[in-house]
Amino acid sequence: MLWASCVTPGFFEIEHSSYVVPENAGQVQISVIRLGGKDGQIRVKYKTVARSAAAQTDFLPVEGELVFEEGEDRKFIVVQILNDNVREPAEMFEVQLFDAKAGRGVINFRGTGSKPMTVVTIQDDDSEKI
Ligand SMILES: [Ca+2]
Ligand SMILES: [Ca+2]
Repeated sequence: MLWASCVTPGFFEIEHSSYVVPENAGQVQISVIRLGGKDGQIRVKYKTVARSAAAQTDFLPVEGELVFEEGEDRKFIVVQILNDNVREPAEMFEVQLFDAKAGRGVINFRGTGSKPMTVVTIQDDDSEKI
C-alpha cells in the first residue's frame, strides 16, 4: 500500500554553486536545500574535496550525512576555515553531495538536482598588510 503523503519527497541541491569566504571567517556554512516537495524522510551524504586549498592546512575536512525529516527543507554543512599569516593566492575546495536515499514509504525520489556540489573560495587576508 502506498502512503499518499510520501509521493512528492523533492530532491536535494546545494543552494549556491559557489561560496567566497575570507580565511579569518572561522567557518563557512553551506546550505543544502530540499526542493519540489517535503514528503517523508530523505537523506544525503556529503564530503569536502580539496582542490588548491589543502585539507588540515586551509580547512578542516568534513564528511557526514544529512537526514531531512518530513517537512524539513534546509540544513547546513559547516566547514571550519583555518587562518594563517602567509600571503597567498585565493584557494578552493569543493563540497559534494552523494549517495542520496529515500526513507521507507517514499516514492518518486529523484536524488540530487542540478547543483550537487559547490566550490568554496578562501580569500587571503594577509596580502594587504605589509
Ligand atoms: Ca591570515
Ligand atoms: Ca593567508
